Amino acid sequence: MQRTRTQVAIIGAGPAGLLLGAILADRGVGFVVIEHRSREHVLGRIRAGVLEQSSVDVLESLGLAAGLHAEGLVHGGIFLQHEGERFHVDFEALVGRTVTVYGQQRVQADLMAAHDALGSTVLYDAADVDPADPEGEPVVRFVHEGEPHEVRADFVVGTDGFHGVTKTRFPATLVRTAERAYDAAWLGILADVPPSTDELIYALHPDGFAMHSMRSPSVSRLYVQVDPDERIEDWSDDRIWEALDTRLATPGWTLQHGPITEKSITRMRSSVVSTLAHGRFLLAGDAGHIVPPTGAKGLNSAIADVAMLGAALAEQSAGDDAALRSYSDRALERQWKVQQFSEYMTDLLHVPGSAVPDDEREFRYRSRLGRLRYVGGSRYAQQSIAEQYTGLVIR
Ligand code: FAS
Ligand code: PHB
Repeated sequence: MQRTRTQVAIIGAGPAGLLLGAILADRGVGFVVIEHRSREHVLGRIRAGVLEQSSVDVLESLGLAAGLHAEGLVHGGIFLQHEGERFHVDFEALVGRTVTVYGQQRVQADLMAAHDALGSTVLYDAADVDPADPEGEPVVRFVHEGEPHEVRADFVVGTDGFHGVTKTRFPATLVRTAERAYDAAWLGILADVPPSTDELIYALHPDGFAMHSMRSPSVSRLYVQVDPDERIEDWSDDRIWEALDTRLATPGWTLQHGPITEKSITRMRSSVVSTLAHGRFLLAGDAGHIVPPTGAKGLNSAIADVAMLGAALAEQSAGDDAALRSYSDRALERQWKVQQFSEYMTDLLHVPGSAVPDDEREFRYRSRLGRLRYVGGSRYAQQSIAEQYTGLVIR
């Protein structure tokens, strides 16, 4: 048995865990990261694509923005579209802020490289990860390279995602979960073809939602709404391009096709726990909450959580635990503002599922159309979207 001790034991080496580690390193707080998958698996996950201005500012403050400044695509707005009518929401003109298209895989690679350079203790392929004693002296037990380990820590932080283990160590009587399941899913593709637009397009169409995003000047990222129980095998490349052509069509514009290199279906769900803290155990990122991807808030919420938590742990280490005691309330207050925005954008742009009766489907579609047309004609409505899409203040 290898017995070690640290100030903060971080469970999960996704973006939240590695960014928290980078913040703690910057503030001189000792930590170890324990990850149950391989480094290659963690790096290989294709997920988020857009960084809020608030997230860029966090990475910049830590000297971790060189990659995104070199390869990221700065966008001054997005396009919203309904039935072939496309309008621009100009973030820069409306709120003076931007977003940066920079895939989560790149963020993950940058964070991994930073920890390599720091010589951080990030243990991949850990098995049987078992955090215990949140109200006593926290300990994380696990097996690594065939050897049992026991890490004692001042605090354990679960950045272990929606299906993580840390949350399960909170008393069931303490933690409630608020949830909403959406009757839609996203079929996403990566295609080796230059984007047909210079900024993201979110489109509402009677057949369903579609979006045109990107990963680089030569790689497009696109999505179509499908029913939650759809199987990827039922969606040929031709069927996907046909749906995208139909739903994104607008006069005088053509969607360029190319080889599809990856396709997957992601269900849409909102879920938020009632507390991110129990004893000396804390949660951050997807471990505490998930959102539908329509508002591009999953990764950005994880960054906001650990920006708050990293600062609070550093202050606690220096003798002031006020920020740590208020972390859960502050992070959840911000997260519920993010949840309502993600719900608004999802309801705005998706048609009701096929199980909804025809007359109700028609009403709900027409109501969305009215809301989108209102947004298209209102600077005030667009300013609200711009303020939230580019990221609320993190404090
Ligand atoms: P993560 O889930 O990324 O990381 C958790 C880590 O903990 C993982 O590496 C996992 O292996 C590890 N772990 C889990 N259990 C463990 C245990 N018991 N012991 C040790 N380690 C453990 N967000 C967007 O903004 N836009 C998108 O388009 C988007 N698309 C997505 C598509 C999919 C398929 C999914 C699942 C999510 C998507 N998201 C998107 C959300 C996603 O980007 C998350 O918000 C982001 O990964 C959150 O980061 P973490 O909180 O670090 O959680
Ligand atoms: C992406 O590029 O993957 C992306 C962009 C914006 C979203 C969701 C996903 O809202």
